[in-house]
Order: sequence, then C-alpha cells, then structure tokens
Amino acid sequence: MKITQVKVFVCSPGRNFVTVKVMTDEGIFGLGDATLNGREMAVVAYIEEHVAPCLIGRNAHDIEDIWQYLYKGVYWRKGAVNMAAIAAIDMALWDIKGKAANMPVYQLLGGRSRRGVTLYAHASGETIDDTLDKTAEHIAQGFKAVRLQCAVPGLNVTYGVLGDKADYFELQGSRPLPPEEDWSTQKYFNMVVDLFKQARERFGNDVHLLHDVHSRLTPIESARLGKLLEPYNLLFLEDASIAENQDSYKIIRQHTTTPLAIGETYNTIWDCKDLIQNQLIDYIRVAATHAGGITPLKRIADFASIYNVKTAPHGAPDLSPVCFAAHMHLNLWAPNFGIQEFVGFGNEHSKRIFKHSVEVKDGLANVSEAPGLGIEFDEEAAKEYPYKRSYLPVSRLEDGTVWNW
Ligand code: CS2
Ligand code: MG
Repeated sequence: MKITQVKVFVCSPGRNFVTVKVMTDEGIFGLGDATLNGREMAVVAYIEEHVAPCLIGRNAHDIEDIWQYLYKGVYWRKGAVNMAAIAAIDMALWDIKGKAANMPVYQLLGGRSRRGVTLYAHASGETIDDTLDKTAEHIAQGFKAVRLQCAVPGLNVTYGVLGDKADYFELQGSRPLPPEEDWSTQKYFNMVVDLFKQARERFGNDVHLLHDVHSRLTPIESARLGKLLEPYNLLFLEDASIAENQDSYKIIRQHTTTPLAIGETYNTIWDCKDLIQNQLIDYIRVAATHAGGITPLKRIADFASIYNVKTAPHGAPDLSPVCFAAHMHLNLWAPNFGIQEFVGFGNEHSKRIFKHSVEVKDGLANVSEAPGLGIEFDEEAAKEYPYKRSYLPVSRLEDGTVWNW
C-alpha cells in the first residue's frame, strides 16, 4: 500500500490544531495530530516542505522503518517541531494499519490489559471553596481522580485557573502576543498546602487527588512541598521542578514519598531515561504528539515498566482529539498504564470537526471497536475555523525576572 499524499490542516475552533492526513493508493487514509501550542506553523512548514516529499511512494505498512527514516535520517535529531511532525505521520500510519487489518489500534499493540482507562478530571477555582465545589461535581459524575488547581491570592493570574473565561478554549482564543503572568513561590505555598488539607477533610481518603506545580519550584522547594503534602496522600505531584538536569530530581526524591510525575514537554526517551532508570519518578507523562507518536510511546512504556514507572499521558486541551484517541489505544494496552488526564472533548465547534468514538462512564473511558484510531476529521467544517496566531503565557517573578511558566 503506497503513500500518495500527505495533507496538513490547521484549524482554530477556539484554539489551534494541526491535523495530518496520510493518503494511500488503496483509498485508506490515516489521521495524526501535530499540534505544537504557540508554534503551530513551524510544524506545518516542516511537514509540507521537508517531510511529505520523502514519504510519497513508500509502503504505508512500514511504520517502524518510516519512523527510523524520519528520526535518524534527518541528522538533526529530537526537538519539539521535528518530533511533532514525526508523531503525526506515525499516528496516521497506525490508523492506516488498523483500518487495513479491520482492527482497533490497541489490538495491534498487543490487545487489552484492562476494562477501561481511568481518567483524572480537572477542578479549578478562584478560591479553595470554589475548587472543592468543582471537585465535588466531578466526584458526583463518577470520577475517581481529580486534579486540583486554585488561584494564588495576590497573583494576577494562576496556571490552570480559568478566571473569567468559560472554558479552556476561550482561555486560549485570542492571544496575538504572549500574555504575562506573575509568580511568587511564597504566596503559592501559603495556598497550596491548605487546599489539600481542606480537600481531604471534605472528601476523605478514597478519591485520588493530583496537582500540577507547572515547573515553578526549584528542586529543594519541591522537596519541601512534597513533604508538606505527604499527609494528604496525592496520586502524584506533577512537574514539581524542571528536569533539564535529570539528576536534580535526586534532591526531591531523597526528601519525600509524595509520588512524582513529569514528561509532558519531552520529545524523546532520552529526556526521561535517567529519571526512569534511577527510579526518581513514578509516572511518565509523555504525549504521543510531542514525543514522536505511538511507536516511541510504546517503547518508553516498556522501558518504564522495568522500573515500576507507570504511564500517565498528557491530556491538555492543546492536544487534539486525534492525540487523545492515540493515547486511548496505548492506555488500553500498556501493562503499566497509570492514569489519563482528561479535560473533556472540546467545545461545540471542535466537536463538529473531530468525531471521536470514546465513551466515558463513571470516570472510565473506552474506545469503540472501530478500526484504526476510531477518529474522524471533517475537512469542510475545519475550513470554517481558520488559524489564529496565539501564544502560551510567559511567567515573571514579582521583580520582573522571567521564570518558568
Ligand atoms: C498542563 C498543560 O495539562 C497539563 O498538565 O501542564 O495544560 C500545559 O500547560 C499545556 O499543554 C501547555 O501547552
Ligand atoms: Mg502539566
């Protein structure tokens, strides 16, 4: 089955998504997600100008060979733009193989390891009470795990909190230049420990609670936070510190038993090899779209399993439903799957464009038995939502110093 064309679409049903469609001479096509929030058009150019011409005429079944060709063959390895491009092609080829075999992708990966995929929902609010009320709503809907984020009093905006916006789509909608947000570690500490203390008092110990620090702390500050949160028994503390220097997680690890998760910005296994091998983390959060697709995520999951590290794929609203579908198939298969982040299936506009086959019941998700990834993309509807330049925010300390957003 020969690849005949690679099409790239950018649409913005509230936020930008880059979708790739790989066509074949047998009429079967596959879909992939190449969305790189805030740098979307760089990936579009990379695929159209540099990747697509090399794929025409290749056998669409050669997933591994095409992955190696695009990764090793480029000489300039890794990188967010390069790996998002490879990811979209890889997902599309798995979609094609599934459709050709008339099987859902999880069957091709090795079959089902569980009844369904446990999700964690997001609760956020302007006050601790607001956040806990949202948490209560998710628990009432059947979710067994909830991520809690709350506005930090005294800061203009806080990561993960919607403020006056209706949803994550409105939040991203119009940012022609990067917005700037304050950060104060001191003010954050005052709020965050109280948030989890009150959450446990109100909800008891059965529900899983999670939190995303979004890389705002230094390793020794993360160690302190992990220790302070130990009584509240988190499922994991996410992105406590940046781990460009993977050894820095030794500092956090030697001080706290709070489980640690990281990886949503990672592009390859090399970004997390030491963290996994030295058992410095408990959950690896790499996303199919940002780490080269389904092929390398399977490899990372197998490597992590040797060290008791579970998978917990990134599930933010800036990954398209195509990526979510890819994660669903990996999650159903991976013997060491942990939990999947879940923020819903998008707004009414994105639901017109992406038709998924995932069903959520009592906090557990399942795919249908549709062949391939089980996702459809409406090209005509997508045209109604043209690309809009938009950026992620930039963070600054109170004295103006640029900090980790
Ligand atoms: C996040 C994301 O979902 C998460 O855990 O950290 O919301 C992240 O900020 C965005 O994906 C950035 O593009
Ligand atoms: Mg995160």
